[in-house]
Amino acid sequence: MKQIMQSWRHVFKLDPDRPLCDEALEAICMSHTDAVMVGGSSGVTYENTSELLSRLRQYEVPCVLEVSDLEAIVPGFDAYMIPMVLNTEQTDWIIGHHVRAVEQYGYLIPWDRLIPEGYIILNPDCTAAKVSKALASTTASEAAAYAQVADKMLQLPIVYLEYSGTFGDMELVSDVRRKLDDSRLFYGGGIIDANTARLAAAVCDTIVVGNAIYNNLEQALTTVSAVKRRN
Ligand code: 1GP
Repeated sequence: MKQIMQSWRHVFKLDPDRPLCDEALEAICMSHTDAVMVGGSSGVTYENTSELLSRLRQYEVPCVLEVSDLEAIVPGFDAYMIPMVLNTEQTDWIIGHHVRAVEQYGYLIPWDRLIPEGYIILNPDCTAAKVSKALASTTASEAAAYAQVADKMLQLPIVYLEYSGTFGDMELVSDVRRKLDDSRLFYGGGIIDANTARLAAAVCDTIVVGNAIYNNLEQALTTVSAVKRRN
């Protein structure tokens, strides 16, 4: 899965805490998106995550879980994305929760299916920023420095610029990408239609579309063909 992830251009992120009817789920899974990521910053439980996974498994699309709560880790996903929030002073969100998880559940962890993500949270108003106490004042040059630490020192396979809920600063995203050698750059935040998808896809490797699924599914679906070339 780590290798396959290198080719992803488009990901839909589904929140297990938000209702989604069967027709909408089918449209998402059959949209030719590269993967469905399951995750959210609040209200994610074992029950709602496993229920969503079993519905997703009717389809062939790769399914990955972005782990935010130790109690909600469900077996059976293709891969497990492990966020490490880089721009926080709360060490729990950088490494603390991770250490406790390994201490407690190390023997159960499918190490070959773990994909760590170096998160840089840039919308101070989003839930992830509040939960992880991300540094709201992170500047463009700091973001680029965090990204280089993730890429060149920590050798994380993914750097994730998180603007959840708002469309970000594409100049900053572009600057960050230019600094990366090996990490893949994920961008998420405020992609609502083909136009915003194209703008973001031009300056990152992989776009993540979340809220738009729940706000305007028809427009959200147009983000796939906007960024993926069909053979
Ligand atoms: C959220 O990055 C994703 O974690 C996507 O952001 O919900 O704003 O699309 P949106």
